Amino acid sequence: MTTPLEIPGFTHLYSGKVRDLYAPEGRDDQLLLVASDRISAFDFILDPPIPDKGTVLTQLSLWWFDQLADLVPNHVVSTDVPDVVAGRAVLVQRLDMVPVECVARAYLTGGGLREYVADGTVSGLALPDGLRDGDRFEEPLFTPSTKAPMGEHDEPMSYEAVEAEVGPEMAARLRDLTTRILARGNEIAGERGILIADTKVEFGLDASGAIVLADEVLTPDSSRFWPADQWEPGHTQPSFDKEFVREWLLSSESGWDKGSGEAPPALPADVVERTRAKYVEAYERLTGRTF
Ligand code: Q0Z
Repeated sequence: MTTPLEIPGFTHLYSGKVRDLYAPEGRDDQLLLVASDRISAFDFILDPPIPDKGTVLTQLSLWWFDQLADLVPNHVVSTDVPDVVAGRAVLVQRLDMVPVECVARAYLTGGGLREYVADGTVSGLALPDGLRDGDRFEEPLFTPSTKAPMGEHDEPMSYEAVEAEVGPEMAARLRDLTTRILARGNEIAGERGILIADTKVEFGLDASGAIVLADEVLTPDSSRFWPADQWEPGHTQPSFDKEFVREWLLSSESGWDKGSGEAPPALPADVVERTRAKYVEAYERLTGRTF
């Protein structure tokens, strides 16, 4: 691991794969959420970083918070942040985080597909036979998972386990909010040529016990974005943002063997540049703004 950035007035608390968390010195009711330019694929953090990725994702998340403001309050306090992280950090309300990864799926793929193939269910819910990778559900499904410690994978959690963890009333509200966020996301993204297959959101409780949307929302790091014009159920869909990276890593050109356990080689400049362009394109298509 590299040493975290020194931010004047803030203490480093924690680093995830691609983001860092800081606490403002002298107040315990806020946090600074910093998005880096790091990118992960096949569970590795790749080298080099993708220029502007942290800024693009932070700005996209802020835009989505606004689009969702009538559904759920969010944790954003201010975008006035220290210069070293300008544009890619947000000052947020420090919440009591809900100990459940709230996942919604609008299309069958990934972990949902694996469960369906194994036993005909997704998050314990029986589905009709004959569904294929990439098929759309009538309505988004709530498929919660446990919050695994860093470096481990989240485990699927039954709805009953969520009820046991947070109580039936809170569980129902989390399910409702999570599926509505993805449905709203797809109403908006669909008009702009992007499908959001699934997404993971995090909620926290404020001092009054109200549910607040936290973390990042509907970004390519927390969701699967697919190009709508290439959607074709029956096989793995190309990823809107990471397809160049994945294709190159799996190609003979990279010389990397996914099964080797070795870290992948450094990405060539053109793969970095094309990947950056896809993040910017997602931002521009969704928001209608120029990056
Ligand atoms: C988010 C995370 C990381 C970024 C804790 N509003 C909040 N209140 C309390 N805790 C959190 C939040 Cl967003 C919180 N995370 C995930 C880890 C960088 C976000 F290293 N963890």
